[in-house]
Amino acid sequence: MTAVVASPLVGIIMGSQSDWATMQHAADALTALGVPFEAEVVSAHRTPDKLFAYAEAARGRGIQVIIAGAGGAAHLPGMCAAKTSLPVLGVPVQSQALNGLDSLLSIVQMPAGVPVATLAIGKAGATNAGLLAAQILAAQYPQYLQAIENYRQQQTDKVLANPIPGVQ
Ligand code: RP5
Repeated sequence: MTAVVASPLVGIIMGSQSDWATMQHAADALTALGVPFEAEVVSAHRTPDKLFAYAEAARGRGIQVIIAGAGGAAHLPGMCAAKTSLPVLGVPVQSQALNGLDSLLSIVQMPAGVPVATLAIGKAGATNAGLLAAQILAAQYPQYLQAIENYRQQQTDKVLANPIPGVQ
C-alpha cells in the first residue's frame, strides 16, 4: 500500500540565507522525486536556541531526515545531530575563503558516537543529499523507491543518448 503523505518528511536547514543558492539543489532533487520537505534558515552561531528547538521538535512533527548545509566553521550539521536521533545529512557549502574545504572538514570529522552523513562540497553534495534522503525514505515509502528508479533510468538514458560531440 502506498503511504499517504501530507506533511514534510525532510527538513532542509541552512546556516544563512546565502546558503540557499546551494541548498536549493537539495530542494530541487526532493521536488523532482515528489518528496515533501520544508526549508528554513537555522544558524548554529547566530540562532543557537532556534537550532536546539528545531532539532528537538523535528521528529515529533513528522520529519524523518534532516539535511543541514553550512559553510566555513560549519557547526550546524553536527550540533543538529547532537540534539536529534534523526539521520542528519551534512552539506558543506563552498566558502569564499577556502573553497569549502573548511566546511567539509568541519562537518565530516565527527567524533564517534554522533554521526553526520557528509556529502560533497557544494551543488553536487546538495543534490545528492536530496537523493539520499529520498533513498532513506524509500525503505518505508514505495512511491519514492519508484521515483528514484525512474530518476536513475532517465539519467542513464540521457547519457546513452548523447555521444561525445565530434567523436564517432
Ligand atoms: C555560515 O557562514 C553559513 O552557513 C554560511 O555558509 C556562512 C556565511 O554566512 P553569511 O555571512 O553569508 O550569512 O554560518
